[in-house]
Amino acid sequence: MAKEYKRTLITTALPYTNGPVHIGHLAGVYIPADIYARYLRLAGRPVTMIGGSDEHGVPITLKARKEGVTPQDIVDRYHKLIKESFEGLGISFDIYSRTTSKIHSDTASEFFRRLYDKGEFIEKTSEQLYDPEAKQFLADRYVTGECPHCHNQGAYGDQCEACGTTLAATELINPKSTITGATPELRQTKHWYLPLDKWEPRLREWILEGHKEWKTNVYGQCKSWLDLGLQPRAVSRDLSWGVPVPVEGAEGKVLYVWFDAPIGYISNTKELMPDSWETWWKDPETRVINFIGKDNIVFHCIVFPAMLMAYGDNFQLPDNVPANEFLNLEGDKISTSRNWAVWLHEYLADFPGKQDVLRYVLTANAPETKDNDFTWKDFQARNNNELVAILGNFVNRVVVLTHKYYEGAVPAPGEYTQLDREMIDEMQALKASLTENLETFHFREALKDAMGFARLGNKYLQDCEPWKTVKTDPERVKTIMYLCAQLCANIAVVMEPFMPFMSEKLVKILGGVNLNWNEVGSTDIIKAGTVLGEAELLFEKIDDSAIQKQTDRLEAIKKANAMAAFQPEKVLPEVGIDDFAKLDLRIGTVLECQAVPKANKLLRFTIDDGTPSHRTIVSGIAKFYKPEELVGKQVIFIANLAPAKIRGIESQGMILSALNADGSLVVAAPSAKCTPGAQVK
Ligand code: B3M
Ligand code: ZN
Repeated sequence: MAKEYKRTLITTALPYTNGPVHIGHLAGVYIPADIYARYLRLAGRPVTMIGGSDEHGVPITLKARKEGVTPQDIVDRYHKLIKESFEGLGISFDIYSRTTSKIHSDTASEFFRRLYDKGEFIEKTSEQLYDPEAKQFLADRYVTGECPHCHNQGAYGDQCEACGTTLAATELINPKSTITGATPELRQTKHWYLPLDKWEPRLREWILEGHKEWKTNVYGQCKSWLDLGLQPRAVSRDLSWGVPVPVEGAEGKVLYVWFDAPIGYISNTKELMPDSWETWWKDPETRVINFIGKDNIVFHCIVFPAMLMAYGDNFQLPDNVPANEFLNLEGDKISTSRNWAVWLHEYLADFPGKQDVLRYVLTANAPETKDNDFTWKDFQARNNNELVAILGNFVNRVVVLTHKYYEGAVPAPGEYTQLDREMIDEMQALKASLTENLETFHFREALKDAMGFARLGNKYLQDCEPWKTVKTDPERVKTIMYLCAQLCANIAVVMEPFMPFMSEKLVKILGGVNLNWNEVGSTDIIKAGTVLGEAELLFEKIDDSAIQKQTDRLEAIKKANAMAAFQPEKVLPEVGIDDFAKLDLRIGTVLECQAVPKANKLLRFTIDDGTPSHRTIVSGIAKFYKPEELVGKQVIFIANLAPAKIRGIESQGMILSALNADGSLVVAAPSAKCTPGAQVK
């Protein structure tokens, strides 16, 4: 870091209160921010971490309408749930407030008003879709219609989810209001625009020249926006839910959610520190860091900074904007609307006392440089093979041996050997790398370094074998166990930002350790004579059944989603009765059914078709039925299909079946017993 700042203001993207938070939010924003804040606190550097709910925006009003409640009901519900679950996970906000607070609407109004009074806005009238029945303008999400590109019937006014194209509501074919179903008409409406183009030269210089150290994804996105050329952006909307536009003649208009939300960082700081908030925002000795997800980059690097520039008054721009990529879940994009997520509040309920495991896994697997995948198998493996087997095991061995040899009292060391000095050097190298990685927001690597202390401990114990040496050179064992206790104390410090619950437990086991980053690497954190507490497992194995429960739940959601998204295939071109008459469909009774050897899809049927010779049919439905399930059942088959050789068996026809939306398959059968060989017409 080039400059030494006096204080750090950490902001975390304000989650929308239209649903609970999930692992994607945590991995992308809140866990990294919390690691960084906790690290700075341990290092004795002044820091404030600001969080809060983003309670405006159209998705919230849509959800309210769908449930028949008010937007306030929705935000009250989710604000509470989100706030409590963040607390449950140990995210150490100094404040977690909300954008429906009075202090926020006052702050946001004042912000707008000042820009308005300074002449920083352009007023423009444009044509927008208007619902004549509901008597209101329609936000993009309130309009659906046919996508002009792929002709999906259910495209939204801002995007077609079928083909992924970004749309303008006015491009939709046959647009309909989702409020009343009415056909919207175009009406003139006035809005305020922030001319981003005016700030482009300053933004260019500030980012492209001044912040080459930003993560490549962030810098790259900013560069391509700037290279495209910035345009004025509307900062108001025709909606009823939001902060009212504080000027004459703006009835029915509110601030655009992306105008008011980042001001929430300021409002929440004000709420927390009414007397000193300005120091945290306007003193050049404050370093502002915005932790966000990658879909928020433009708002934090271009729009909000332009707002701050327009406001003036020495508001500090962010010094860094560490944005992560996305986390997927079991290979699929996380989605609130499809319920494809691991929800934090559910995790906390399903895995009580295991907050650190989630924190650990999401950091070890953080989508820092590319999208990454969360799987329950990996979660289990990391817990069992890393937390239990490496970290927990080392600490446990040290505590147990110290009790065994010295009744728990940390012995005084003798002289250090070459091996000891190498271990200490290694520890110091880990500290240097760990600190560097934390300073540069490389939290995955940082966690590896922190785990390095436990790996080092296991290796040291293995090299020293105190359980052997104790018989030959008991004095030497005192030094070994002393140093092992110091390693445990180092672990308590370096792991605190990542796993604060474990760290707290460990501090207790170690008889109280003062957590101080400046002491990391030291070999006298714990004084000789300190009595260690009883050994206590820091982590427990997670068994297969707990994981199965989670994967079953996801499987059920996948099925439900497939059912909900099911659209019947397009009907084939019309046929005449003569064409149909050519097909000979019949009822048959299954006499025998066997798996076809070495063909995992195929079943071989012997069908009673009313003839004495019966017939053989091979069908690719082995995935859906056990052979014995079908014996005795009646099926419908095509009797006059040309025979075909399948795996050396002559198949004389085809059994009819239907594939369901959830991927299951059902054999077509008569609804009551029929005569084998009866024709189906
Ligand atoms: N609520 C978007 C999101 O949750 C938005 C962030 C606001 S940060 C000021 O991804
Ligand atoms: Zn489309």
